[in-house]
Amino acid sequence: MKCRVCRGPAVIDIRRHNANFCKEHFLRLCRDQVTKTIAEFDMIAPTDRVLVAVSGGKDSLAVWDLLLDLGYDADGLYLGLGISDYSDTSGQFAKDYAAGRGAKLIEIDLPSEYGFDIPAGAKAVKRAPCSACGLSKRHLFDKAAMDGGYDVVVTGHNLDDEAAVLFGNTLHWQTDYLGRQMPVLPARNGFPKKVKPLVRLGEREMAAYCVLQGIDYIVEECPMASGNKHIGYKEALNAIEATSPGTKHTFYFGFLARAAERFRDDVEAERDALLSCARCGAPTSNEVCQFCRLSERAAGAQPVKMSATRTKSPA
Ligand code: Q46
Ligand code: ZN
Ligand code: ZN
Repeated sequence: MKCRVCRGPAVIDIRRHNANFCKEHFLRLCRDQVTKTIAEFDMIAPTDRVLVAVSGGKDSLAVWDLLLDLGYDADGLYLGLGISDYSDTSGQFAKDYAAGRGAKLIEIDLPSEYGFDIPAGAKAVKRAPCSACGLSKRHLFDKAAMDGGYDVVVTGHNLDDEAAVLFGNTLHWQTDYLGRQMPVLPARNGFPKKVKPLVRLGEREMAAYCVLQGIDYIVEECPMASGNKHIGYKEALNAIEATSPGTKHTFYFGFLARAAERFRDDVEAERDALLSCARCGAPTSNEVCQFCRLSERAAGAQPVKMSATRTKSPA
């Protein structure tokens, strides 16, 4: 197996590119793909203050590392979600990376700062854990970005994540979600700008990137992900990709090029109708935002004991 660029020994094959790469040229490929994505979708200006949503997993640490190497002024934000040992361990990976790199990591702890954790919160509002978790993460990242004066929030969603979400939204024709599934969401009505610079890179590449860069990340998946539909969507797409390399890329980038615009009106109408939350001032479609309703009902609820199942995380 030889590197496509230098013909030296390759460390990874990327079937959708029909090519192998040595360490040096694979790392360069990752940087080039991120640079290309940032430029193509006008994601981050050179002087922007960037806030990276860091989970301690491979994708968020890789995107933070790539942005720092590319010279961006990028701080990290870690949210402690109170998901048993998983949160403690993942938080430690985020802290260790920040310390090793001399980067700034902002930490917000849901149990100590808001009085509930995700398992208890989900139970209190009778939502699936990932639903309660997702809305909490969105709310707290938006708030931290607005409070901290950041220009843009970065998340580590990769091509596998985006293709799986698109697959699920298409299967159910969730047109409002389809209209929102862009790699860039502009700042508007109290929401910060949000971008996904890893959409040209896959899950396997991000794991390889971390290994080759010597970045330690949490390998085990969140114990609350079991039963999440995205796991099934990823597995279905992986089966297709195995026989038709490049299908995920074509599916997602074809959607962006030929279909995404058609769903924009659903999002515009929804965003124009937003109010300010009566409790916290965040943009919301109801009098009180979903996060405030969740925290009001969950605060004081007993922590939920969890079993330590390990499954694939959806995001
Ligand atoms: S952390 Fe939260 Fe994920 Fe765990 S509870 Fe679900 S959404 S799986 S990325
Ligand atoms: Zn090479
Ligand atoms: Zn609120």
